[in-house]
Amino acid sequence: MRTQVAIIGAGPAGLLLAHLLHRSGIESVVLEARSRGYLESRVRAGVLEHQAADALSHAGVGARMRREGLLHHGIILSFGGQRHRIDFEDLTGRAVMIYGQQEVVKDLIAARIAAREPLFFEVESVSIHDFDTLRPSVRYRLAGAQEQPLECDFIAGCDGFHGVCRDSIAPGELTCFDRVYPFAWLGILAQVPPASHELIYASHEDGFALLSMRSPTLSRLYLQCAPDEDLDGWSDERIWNELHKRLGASLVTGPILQKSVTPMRSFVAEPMRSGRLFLAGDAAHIVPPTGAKGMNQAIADVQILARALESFYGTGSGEGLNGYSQTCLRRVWKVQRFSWWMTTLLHRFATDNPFDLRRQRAELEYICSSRAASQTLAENYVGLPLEG
Ligand code: RFL
Ligand code: PHB
Repeated sequence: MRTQVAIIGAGPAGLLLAHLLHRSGIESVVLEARSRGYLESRVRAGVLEHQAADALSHAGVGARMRREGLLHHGIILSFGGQRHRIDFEDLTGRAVMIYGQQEVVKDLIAARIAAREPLFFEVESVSIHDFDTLRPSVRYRLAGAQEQPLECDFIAGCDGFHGVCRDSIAPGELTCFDRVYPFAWLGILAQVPPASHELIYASHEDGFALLSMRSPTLSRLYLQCAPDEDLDGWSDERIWNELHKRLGASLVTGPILQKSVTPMRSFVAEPMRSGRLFLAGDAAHIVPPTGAKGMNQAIADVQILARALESFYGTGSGEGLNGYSQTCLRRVWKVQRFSWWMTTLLHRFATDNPFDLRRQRAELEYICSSRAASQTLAENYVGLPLEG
């Protein structure tokens, strides 16, 4: 088989890239290790930046999001027993969209299937080759079949943090920047109406907590916990009590549908390209989820990559492809800064001394009392421009 762009991974990055390329008449093949059912039920991100939601609409895959998503015009910061609203509409004229990542993924898979374009699930033994030449290739095996080659012009490594693409680049070509946080998030999905219309980010002496949602009947909540937290020690009752205490909200309790522990890390690999291999999304960088940026940066990367490939196939110019890594990384680092800052602003570190705690409180109070400071938070949260 031969195609123009081989896309490894069918997360938000790989699927949106495939869709954007198809709309520009560029062929691609998407190879995904997991099953469709797994991808469509994997609960992860929930917040779309203003520009990411617009990108999905402009690409013709935003109709259900516009119907079912929840437009949020602000968030609440909770600390010291008080709540403060950050009004995005007033501070930036923009809003964010609450719409689950698995819903974005469902919409993109449906669009790919409707277009009758190749998307293979449960693909095994994916390996990538010769991307330092003009004729790269991928080898892979469909369930129960022989290994086969896929020849292509370019490979898009959209295979997430644990994928094979980044690790296929020769050691020494990449520089990796990394920070591991000494805590994780215990996340639940619960069949209860959200106790607040807007997200609540809580800084509490026992640790961070977040109230989020997926729909008027489904809540998504998180608690700061140890990186190696044992879920067996967390009965439903203990989780609700802890959330109630940290959020200071009268939560409606009810059935917990899912529980998970997510470790927290900041990571960037530079450059995001090696020859004809382009890394996008979590394959190239990850952030702690406090700023709600991971899926959004993945969407930003592939918009830039799609434009560069359109320009290459349309005019023969490699300028966009040559600038891809630098263009993405300018935004990636601003997103890294914001995610790190939100994380340190709101979490408790075991090493915090009384000075750190007073400084953290002063920073929260400054944000809530200064228009300039709350605007800084708001403009990063609703999303920075794609380029620049
Ligand atoms: P993905 O979604 O991980 O997709 C990569 C895909 O590649 C497949 N794959 C392979 N396929 C073929 N061959 C191989 N060898 C392969 N190896 C891997 C995988 O099966 C997978 O399907 O990466 P992508 O597309 O870059 O998207 C990134 C986002 O998924 C991620 O950044 C976000 O989920 C992060 N995140 C959040 N991001 C936000 O923008 N807003 C949020 O509110 C937000 N909240 C979150 C989050 C992540 C969380 N967790 C669980 C990490 C909340 C949480 C709790
Ligand atoms: C979520 O709804 O899953 C969510 C919301 C905001 C975040 C992280 C996760 O910062």
